[in-house]
Amino acid sequence: MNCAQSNSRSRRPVTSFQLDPQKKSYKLGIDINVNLQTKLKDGSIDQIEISVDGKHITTSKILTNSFIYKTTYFGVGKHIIKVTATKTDGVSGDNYEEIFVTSDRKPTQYTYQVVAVYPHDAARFTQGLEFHDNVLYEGTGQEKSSFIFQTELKTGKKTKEYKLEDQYFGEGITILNNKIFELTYKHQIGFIYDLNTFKLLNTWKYKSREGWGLTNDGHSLIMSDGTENVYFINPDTFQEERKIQVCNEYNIVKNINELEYIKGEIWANIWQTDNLVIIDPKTGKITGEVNLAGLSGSIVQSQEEQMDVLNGIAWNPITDKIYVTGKWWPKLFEIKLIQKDN
Ligand SMILES: [Ca+2]
Repeated sequence: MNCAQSNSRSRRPVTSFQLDPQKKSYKLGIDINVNLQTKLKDGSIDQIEISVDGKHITTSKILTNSFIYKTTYFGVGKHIIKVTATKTDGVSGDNYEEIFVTSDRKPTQYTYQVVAVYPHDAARFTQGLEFHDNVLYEGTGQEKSSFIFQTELKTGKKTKEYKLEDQYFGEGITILNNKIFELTYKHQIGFIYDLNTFKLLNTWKYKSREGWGLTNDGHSLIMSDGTENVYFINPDTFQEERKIQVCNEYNIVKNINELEYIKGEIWANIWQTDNLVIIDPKTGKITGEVNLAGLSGSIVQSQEEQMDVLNGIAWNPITDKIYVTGKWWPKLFEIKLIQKDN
């Protein structure tokens, strides 16, 4: 409903926000008093609608109003309160306020131990890594050299492969319902392959501008797109079921990359860092952190020249072992996390 077309002299109502307390960011758990003042230059008010993140909260006719924003209800991350004031002649005005909420949880700090080292094909620009039925699968990127591989852990050699068409830059992969799901970097298209034959079965479209990491919790595909957002997607309809925003005690954490769902938690690489974070899939809060900086350094110098960033986490549910590697890394590591004394 956009005003002025019906009556050029009718003025938009303007709503101002006043938050109490007024802060740049709020710790999860705080209640915020949101005071709203709607001013009319002319006419009379029909309704004032309040929504948060596009979801309707309440409608009233009260020009001076207030409500309590419960941070625990909307969770961590950035949330938008929108107020739309509409006059009886249909002329309306919108205003927005952003509420930024940080986690109330201090992440558990881990160090790590290398349990075993395996060869990894240094030609692989690793974007997805996952175990299924005791077998390792890998999806790789770069145009003209994106593949899906089934790989023998001990030798690093492929036992099955599928090459993507040249224009596609492969991203994360995950296996669910006997299918391999794969994202692409900028084409906003996902591929679905038969797990046994590697035959391309179908495609799907997603809203994110870029596809990054992919995993699943046995029900939903779980996707990252380079932002702080992690999306839960129905694997049959491809509808977005919900999303979380990854947050620590101080900020949102962007560049969430390769993912792995491990025993009720999401593990994630943070792009261009050696950090691996553990995320609560219900809330987006970071519950654990480990820095794996020593891994790339442990690979000898001559091989290191072509290496790119740490990326790729795979958990074998049968053996309960965790593996990590990187883009163009010649090694794949089995690691174990050890909680620091803090
Ligand atoms: Ca993975």
